[in-house]
Amino acid sequence: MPIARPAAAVTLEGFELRVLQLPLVSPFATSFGTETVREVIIARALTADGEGWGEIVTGAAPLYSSEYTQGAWDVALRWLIPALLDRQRLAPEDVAETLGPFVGHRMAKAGLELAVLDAALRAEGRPLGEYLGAVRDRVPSGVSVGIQRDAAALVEVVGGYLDEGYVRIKIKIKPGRDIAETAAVRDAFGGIPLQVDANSAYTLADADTLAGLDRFDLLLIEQPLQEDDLVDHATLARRLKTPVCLDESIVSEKSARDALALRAASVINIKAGRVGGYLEAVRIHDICREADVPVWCGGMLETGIGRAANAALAALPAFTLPGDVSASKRFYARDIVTEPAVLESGHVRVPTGPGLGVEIDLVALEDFTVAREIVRR
Ligand code: OSB
Ligand code: MG
Repeated sequence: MPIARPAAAVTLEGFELRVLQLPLVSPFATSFGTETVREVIIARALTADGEGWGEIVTGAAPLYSSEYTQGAWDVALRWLIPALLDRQRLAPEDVAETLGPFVGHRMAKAGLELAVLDAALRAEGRPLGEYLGAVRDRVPSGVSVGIQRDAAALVEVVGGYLDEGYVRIKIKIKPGRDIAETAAVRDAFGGIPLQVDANSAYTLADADTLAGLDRFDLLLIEQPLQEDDLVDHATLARRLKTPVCLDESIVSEKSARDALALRAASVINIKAGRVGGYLEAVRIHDICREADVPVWCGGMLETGIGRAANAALAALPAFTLPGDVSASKRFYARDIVTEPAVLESGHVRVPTGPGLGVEIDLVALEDFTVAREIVRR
């Protein structure tokens, strides 16, 4: 269902942007690099109706996609925020259209849209989950496990997460760190719900290696090929028993439609940042639901702000696979919200308070801030 009841417009007065650097509890390694600190942009919408918070999920470097912190910072301050402030009163549903003329920069747009949406919903006293169409009050929690020193170390780390109660494990793979790692986790833990994420590290020439994963009965393989390799993903999907899931390739409702039409994916990972916002994310959810294609909620190492919004999104009906919606402490010893997401019997609760349903820990926010800018109309 599209958004059942739109939010009321807010009177925009300005935005505050901050670059934060949050230390990770352990290094996070993927096929595209290793992070020890999460650099992220937090947006605060200042309105006559109250404030709202959003998260721009770019990384420090353009490795996952073309977006990165300084690029998002620049485009937000130079182009996106001025365009929004030009509109005096603005409904959250009009943010994407207002920013439409600016090509790309979807994570920057998504973070600003979320800030406006949070302000509007807080003003109305409406929870984000209810607004988006959530049908659950808690969501099953999967965990994304980075590439480790060796297969033994991976088994150790995965065991720890299983002990904590995570209901699905995703391991990062790359060429040369795939078959043995997956086999080790399968051998150690039997038939646990298991999937792998390649973050675009392979080409069609690796099809034989990837077919070698078929014997592990994985839930899916996520984004084996490049972002723009829709046709190659379709070719690969015909070769594999393992369902192909797209992450990086799905940047909009349109690209989701194309991927389904081409049969390039039989599962879709939905990340609001990657697709330009939570409203576009709901549209992708809706077409997948219509097509009977399962979706799950991806993550970008969100702080408590984006993590709360992801829990709300993951509570929509077609999110039938556990998402990368893990507890805050999987990544952070200290978060920037007063009640960070916790794991309860393998689930994370969907916040029920107005807007995001979380309060910002302003002391923590300030402690992690490395740059700050305020723009007023
Ligand atoms: O590919 O899903 C991904 C983190 C950063 C960038 C890309 C990805 C990831 C993850 C972590 O896998 C997901 C999470 O936030 O738990
Ligand atoms: Mg991924």
